[in-house]
Amino acid sequence: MFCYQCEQTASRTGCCITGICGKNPETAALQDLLVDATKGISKFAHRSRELGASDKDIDVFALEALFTTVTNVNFDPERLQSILKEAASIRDKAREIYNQACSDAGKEPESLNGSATWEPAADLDGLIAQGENVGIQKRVETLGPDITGLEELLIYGVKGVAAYAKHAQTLGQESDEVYAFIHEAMDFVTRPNPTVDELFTMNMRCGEAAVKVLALLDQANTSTYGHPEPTEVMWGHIPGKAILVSGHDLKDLEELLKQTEGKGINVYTHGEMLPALGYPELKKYKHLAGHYGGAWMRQRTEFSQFPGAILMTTNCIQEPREDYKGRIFTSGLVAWPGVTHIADGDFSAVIESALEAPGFTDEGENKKLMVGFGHNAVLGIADTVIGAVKSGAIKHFFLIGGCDGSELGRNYYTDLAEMMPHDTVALTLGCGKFRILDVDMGEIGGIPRRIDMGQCNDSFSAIKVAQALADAFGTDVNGLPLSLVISWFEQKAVCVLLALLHLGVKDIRLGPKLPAFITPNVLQVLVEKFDIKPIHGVRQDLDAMLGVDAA
Ligand code: SF4
Ligand code: SF3
Repeated sequence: MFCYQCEQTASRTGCCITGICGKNPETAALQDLLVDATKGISKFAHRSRELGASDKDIDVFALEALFTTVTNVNFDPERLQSILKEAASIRDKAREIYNQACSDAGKEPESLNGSATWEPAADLDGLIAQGENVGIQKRVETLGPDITGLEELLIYGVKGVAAYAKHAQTLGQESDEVYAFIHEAMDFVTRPNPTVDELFTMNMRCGEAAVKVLALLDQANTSTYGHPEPTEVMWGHIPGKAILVSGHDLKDLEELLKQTEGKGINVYTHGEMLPALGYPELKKYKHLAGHYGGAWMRQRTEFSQFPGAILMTTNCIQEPREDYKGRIFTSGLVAWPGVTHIADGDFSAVIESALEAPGFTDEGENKKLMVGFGHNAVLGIADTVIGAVKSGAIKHFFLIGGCDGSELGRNYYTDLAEMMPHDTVALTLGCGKFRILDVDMGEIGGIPRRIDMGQCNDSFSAIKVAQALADAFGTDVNGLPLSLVISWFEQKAVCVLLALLHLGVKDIRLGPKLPAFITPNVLQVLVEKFDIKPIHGVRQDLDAMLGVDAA
């Protein structure tokens, strides 16, 4: 196997024996095959759309297939086997639609090969062998590391776009432009000899698609659940039966809340589900009790200690310990072998498990947290914020956004929050926020010094607020007293990074380490075009961001 798509990749080069995430070589091969099958589907779907033909099943399947291969989503070879079988029949459908569209247009269909003509092996071993033949290493051998790295940057960005598009689609919001771009990009990476310039252009177009899909998801979330409202929530637990919901899927949380109403069970958010506590249409459920635990990589300890049922709605799942394997459930695209999967939105099994478990018998050492600062809430106090900047009460903003992870270097983000001068404000997004939730930051004239804008799914809020502030100050985002310090882990963060680069945002600091797929040559171009830089020491970076002369 070879995989270098996430930040924790082995030896900072690539996982080649087994994944640090727990992905074994068999699962890695099946995921590689699924990405390749999506390329085959996209070859037909892209060409069909240019002839005016498209198909909803094909569009949605591409989202699900790509989201399935995001880090910490699906570790189950049997589930992957059945998705691959479906991929082959979706590809056949895509081919028929293309042939019909050509016939309607009076043109000869192109003769497509490679992933477009793949026939799935009859059994799991055969599929694994097929997957081993389409992995990244094969492409590195023919295209070299720079071109392969740029292709992977695009594929990872597209995986992120697909994941966000799937969340929006779940809530009934879709974009034909986004579907079209996903197919075009996945077709593009099958070209035999792409140039560096062509790949940069496609990556920037992926950033454009990322902005669109983030806006679409924002629309989906806020039109379904209302605009998040600043809300003080409990971080801990209270006595009673309990269910813990992790991941990003608000719809699953809502369904679970409906089905647990009146059953004497408290529902808690975990990890990236924390911002759900600020949505009017979710917080109206009185048994949505608060938040339990920290970011995803602490789940093995925290789930062990949680005396109830656990539902994992999206990434990031880790190998469940035996002591809670019988009371953890997956939904949506998440899968772990041996873990019960809820495929139909009926959470009775989760509820039963919660009622059988002991639940909490005591009150925790509960803390308070503020959530709910989406763009609507922040722009609602825009005049106060602008006034504070003009008066000098607020000198600088730091957007500390992105993922958390196990890497020791992620303490950087805690240290940064602790060392930020008192006249500066931190905007947070994604599960990276858990690095600084314990830092007591206080307020500036009633404005909290830590403003959490939500999940990584809510990155549109940061874009919207930054653009509104830029308009108010008659500048562009680069002219604002704002520094972006991004912590990345998986491919949705790659998608958000491309969105920021597409918007022309410069001087982004990226950590805790740079992606392994970004080669020194590609990094040089990113530095030249966007001033993108790795994080260094906190003091040194803070001085640079604040324009302080270190001497
Ligand atoms: Fe390694 Fe990350 Fe790939 Fe898992 S997803 S195999 S940890 S690079
Ligand atoms: Fe976190 Fe997995 Fe990326 Fe949504 S839950 S930010 S890592």
